[in-house]
Amino acid sequence: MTRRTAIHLAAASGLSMQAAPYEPAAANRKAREWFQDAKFGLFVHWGVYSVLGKGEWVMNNDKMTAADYQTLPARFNPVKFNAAEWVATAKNAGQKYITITSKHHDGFAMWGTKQSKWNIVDTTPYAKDPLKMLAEECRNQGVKLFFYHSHLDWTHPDYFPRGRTGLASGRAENGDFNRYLDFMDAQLTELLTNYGEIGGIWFDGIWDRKDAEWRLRQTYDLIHRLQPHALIGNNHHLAPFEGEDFQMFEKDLPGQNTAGFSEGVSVGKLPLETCDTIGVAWGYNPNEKKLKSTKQLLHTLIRAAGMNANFLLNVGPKPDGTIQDEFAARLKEMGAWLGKYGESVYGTRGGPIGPRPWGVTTAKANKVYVHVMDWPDRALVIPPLGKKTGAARVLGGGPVAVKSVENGLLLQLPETGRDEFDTVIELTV
Ligand code: FHN
Repeated sequence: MTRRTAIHLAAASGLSMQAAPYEPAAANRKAREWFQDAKFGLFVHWGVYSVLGKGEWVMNNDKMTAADYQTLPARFNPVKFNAAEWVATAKNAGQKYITITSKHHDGFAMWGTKQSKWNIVDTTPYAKDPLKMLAEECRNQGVKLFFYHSHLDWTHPDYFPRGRTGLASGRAENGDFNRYLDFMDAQLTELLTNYGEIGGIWFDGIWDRKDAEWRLRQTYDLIHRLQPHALIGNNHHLAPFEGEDFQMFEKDLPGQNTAGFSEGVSVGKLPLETCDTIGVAWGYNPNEKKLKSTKQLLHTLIRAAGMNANFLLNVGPKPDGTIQDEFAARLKEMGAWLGKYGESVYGTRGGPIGPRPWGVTTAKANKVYVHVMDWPDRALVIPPLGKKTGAARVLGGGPVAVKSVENGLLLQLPETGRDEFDTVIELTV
């Protein structure tokens, strides 16, 4: 996105560059520290689209009218949904928070909203509120709950003028966009009033209408009035706007742009989070064969931590309410690694040495963790740390010989005790 478009979008979204500065509450600043310490979260894209098994964009991609799409809830009966199991799966994976779609682009509310009948309680044979159950389980198990909430809406009649997507919905060519934003604020008020303490709101979709007056600051201020600690992020693929509390990157580490979402996006000063899928789609698609390995997923988590960012890893649950086995297996393996070496990730910040082909560093108190992910040889020279180095050891293993050399520190990696995913050398500084 060009800078001109970015300024245009910022202005159009009610966040003119002159927006009153946002002063986060003390509780919000504390929540930001928690968020940066937490490092790893579970993203969940779950909705009626899972019935078709073609991902969460099926209504748009298959050019379905809203009327056609509205036949899906009658087939959505996730009787195997078990909130305790989902939360336990996340906890066992080492994930400290869950970000679940309360409403995706199809506008379907995954909770018992009173603002419209287009929701899981009123239109499905399941007729229960999974977000209520999940919120309770998260409280029971000490996991924070965030909601992903789409600004973009392919079914609401007042989402007008239309944007770039959802154009086959068959809605009348009229509507009152402010009435739609009032509707959205009313739904957000329900989520931030009736579901206990919420970790934050993960917005998405304003890129669908770059020229619209999104009243973002009005919505952000509403959220912060209801729950001052709630962290707001917006996946607009731009630098953060006033009122936002963290910056997210999609399918790329901060500052990278291999997936094309982050063209020209500068890495700001807010807490950072990158998100990605195990396959390609975010919503359920059993036909995906190319799944990322546990090694690839762990490397993303560790590289993100080395760049001071969290990793939000996505699953797209099945229409019966279960998480597919291949995904659950990867999460379990990640949890096993974090069970052994998590101290080198949780509570750390980016280390003194930036990302290298061989790995990254993270740091916490008087420790620097050298994450050797791809280095076949025994001797590794790292740049000088700028601090005197004391003891050095392989996490979970024996001592490591460290020698100052002309251009840094020479680490003698152990012959044995290496980890298949990431050998962590702990340096005391
Ligand atoms: O269109 C959405 C997509 O369905 C998914 O929710 C991702 C998650 O980051 N965000 C948008 C694509 O950028």
